[in-house]
Amino acid sequence: MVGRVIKIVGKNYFIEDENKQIIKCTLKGKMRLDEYSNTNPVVVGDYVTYEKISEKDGVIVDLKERKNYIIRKSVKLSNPYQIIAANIDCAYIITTLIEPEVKLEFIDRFLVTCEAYRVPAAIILNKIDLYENLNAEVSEFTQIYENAGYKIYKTSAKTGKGINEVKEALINKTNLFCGSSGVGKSSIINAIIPHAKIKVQELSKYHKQGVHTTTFIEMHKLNEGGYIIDTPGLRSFGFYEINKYELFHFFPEILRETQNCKYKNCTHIWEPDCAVKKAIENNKISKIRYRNYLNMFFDEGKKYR
Ligand SMILES: Nc1nc2c(ncn2[C@@H]2O[C@H](COP(=O)(O)OP(=O)(O)O)[C@@H](O)[C@H]2O)c(=O)[nH]1
Ligand SMILES: [Mg+2]
Ligand SMILES: [Zn+2]
Repeated sequence: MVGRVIKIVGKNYFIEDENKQIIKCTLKGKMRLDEYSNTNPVVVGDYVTYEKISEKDGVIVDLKERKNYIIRKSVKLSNPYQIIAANIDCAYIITTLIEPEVKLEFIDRFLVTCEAYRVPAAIILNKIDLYENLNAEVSEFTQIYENAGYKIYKTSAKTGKGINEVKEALINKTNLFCGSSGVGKSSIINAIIPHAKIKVQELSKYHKQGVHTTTFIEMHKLNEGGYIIDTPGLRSFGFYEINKYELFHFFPEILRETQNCKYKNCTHIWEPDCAVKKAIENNKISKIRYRNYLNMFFDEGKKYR
């Protein structure tokens, strides 16, 4: 029988079967660890083959091939990587301009990973109720990421503004929600799926305690069909096996220009007659995105956490 992993709690894998029933499974012994010790071979979103041992319990015996997945360098030294979720139709990076202020490099790292692993991505700019005096900042943000080709949803989980538009886009798809702690991921999910009732933290508490340690990843079902995978606040997004010489492929607006570079192996950093640098001068590529490209280029190989 084939089912889909919708929640993992310790050694228990909750699988949704073809009849939408939930089966609590463990992993068959041979599946427990892959070639790297400690790395979980099955993630939320995976389709698996399982054998039933009772009405509501089973054993996972095999993993189906993944359409795609989001992976990052693990923050634990014992694991080289962490796969966050698999079989994703669209990954949303949820972000805010203030409370908290999210560094654009964090967003760009997430977007680069989506491009590299062929996961369609979009952006949700949340807490727009707080941006009355930030018109210029909102415009700049919008311009940068629309120019890069990303759809931007502007929402307020507090007032409900823009929430329906997001919801429409999510229906009948598997959607991943990622973002720093405190940007409002859980609040948006609660606004879209009222029965989800996910715990929302007071922003002030994020700073006081180590709430970043929640490692629970879960899929929430939309009544209308489809899922939202809520990830705990990710503090960092280290690349896993992204070659720095290929990095520019994952900035769509940079890649667009590169065909006119003089040198085929141009890195768009030192070379003369570089079309990317010309495009920056002509404001066709954002200086901020280019700066983040440079930071990532020089960071790779170095320790990045
Ligand atoms: N003003 C405002 N506050 C929000 C909004 N969305 C969430 N918050 C608040 O931001 C804090 C963090 O929200 P939460 O959903 O837990 O963020 P998460 O860590 O990304 O899941 C809570 O205090 C929320 O009430 C919004 O659109 N506007
Ligand atoms: Mg949350
Ligand atoms: Zn170039």
